[in-house]
Amino acid sequence: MILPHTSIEKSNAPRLAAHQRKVEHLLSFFAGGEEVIKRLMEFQIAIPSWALGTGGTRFGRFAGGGEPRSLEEKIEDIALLHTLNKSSGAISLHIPWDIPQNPQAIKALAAQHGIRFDAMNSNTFQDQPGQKLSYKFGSLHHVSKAVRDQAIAHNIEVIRYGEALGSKSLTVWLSDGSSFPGQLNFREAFQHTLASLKEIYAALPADWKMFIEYKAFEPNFYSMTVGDWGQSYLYASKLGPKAFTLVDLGHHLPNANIEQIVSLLLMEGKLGGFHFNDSKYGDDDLTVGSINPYQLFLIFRELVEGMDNQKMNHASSLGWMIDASHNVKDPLEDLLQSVEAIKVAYAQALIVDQEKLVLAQRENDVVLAQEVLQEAYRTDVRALVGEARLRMGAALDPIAAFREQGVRKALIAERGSSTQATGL
Ligand SMILES: [Mn+2]
Repeated sequence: MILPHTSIEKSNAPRLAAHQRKVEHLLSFFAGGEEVIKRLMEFQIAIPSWALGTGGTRFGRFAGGGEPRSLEEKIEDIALLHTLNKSSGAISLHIPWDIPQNPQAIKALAAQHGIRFDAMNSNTFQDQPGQKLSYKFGSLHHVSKAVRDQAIAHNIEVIRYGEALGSKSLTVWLSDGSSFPGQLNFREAFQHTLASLKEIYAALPADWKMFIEYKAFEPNFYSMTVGDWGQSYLYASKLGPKAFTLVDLGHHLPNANIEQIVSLLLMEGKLGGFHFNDSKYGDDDLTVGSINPYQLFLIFRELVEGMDNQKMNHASSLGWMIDASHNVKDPLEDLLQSVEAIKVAYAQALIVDQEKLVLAQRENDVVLAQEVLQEAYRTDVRALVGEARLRMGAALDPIAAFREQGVRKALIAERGSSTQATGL
């Protein structure tokens, strides 16, 4: 299904007048407004292929209808999102769920919709049909060299698929760890993992990056071999300049100060990418900004300040990706909400009065520092985000347009009511 531009215009028409009043109001008192709109237009967020189908829990899965049945249909779904918000111009693939049978054709299909390939994801947290050795007790950290070699070969295979599609990065997330004290020699597990990662690193093309994602717990509940940002940073430092830490917002222990982690990783030039989601208890994979939008704003504020400090391009220096999966929402509507939440938090971070904040910090004026941050957070910037979309030919209200155009109904008619996105 392809949404024609006329359908976007039709959706925007009755909303234009009210929108313009809001934008003019914001721009009238906010000198940097045009610059914010320009940066919002450049900022793209990659959609993970696994978020396009209805997610589940370990208790069950309640499938929606019209889910993508193939890699081609996943790209078509992201094209729908991108038509609606012009902010989702990238896809993050997962191997083996998304093995391209004909990489040239897949690349051409994505290009036709203005979509590029962000980080490739490997999978050594499951055993695949026909796989020789099991990952039950880990992959890159395994006590058996044969298992480690199999996992290394898989990661290199993922790099090769990515090369064929024009991706420039590999994300390695390991479920490796232990669930009981005594199960593992921590030092040996680290050393095996590092040696394995070195072999994968050596297979990276010159212009590629490797992202090392950490996670505090689950599926292992006593130790994770890449359990926090310190361990990820240790691997990334020992590997070399192409290796970076990837921060997934849901992969921390409760109440972790993620904004501080982000700040220090940026300072060290070792923040590589981001997985956005939200959580209340653990790795809940909830919609970005649905639980704690203030924390999201504080994280973006450190991202903007840290990237400016290092003179980094906001849009292209880091891998910006969503990593979420839901069992009660329409996955496409959910992704539209997530992208919107990211852009709102980014816009709020961009309007923080940095000079005033620096002054407050130097004077130890704690009250003023809080006032400066909350002034930005409490400003309704949604009209600026909408204006950025409008200027790129997207919908003023993407979810409303999605519903008005009956997109889900059309997808069900096209694909059936009991389809299942591959891999989930
Ligand atoms: Mn993740």
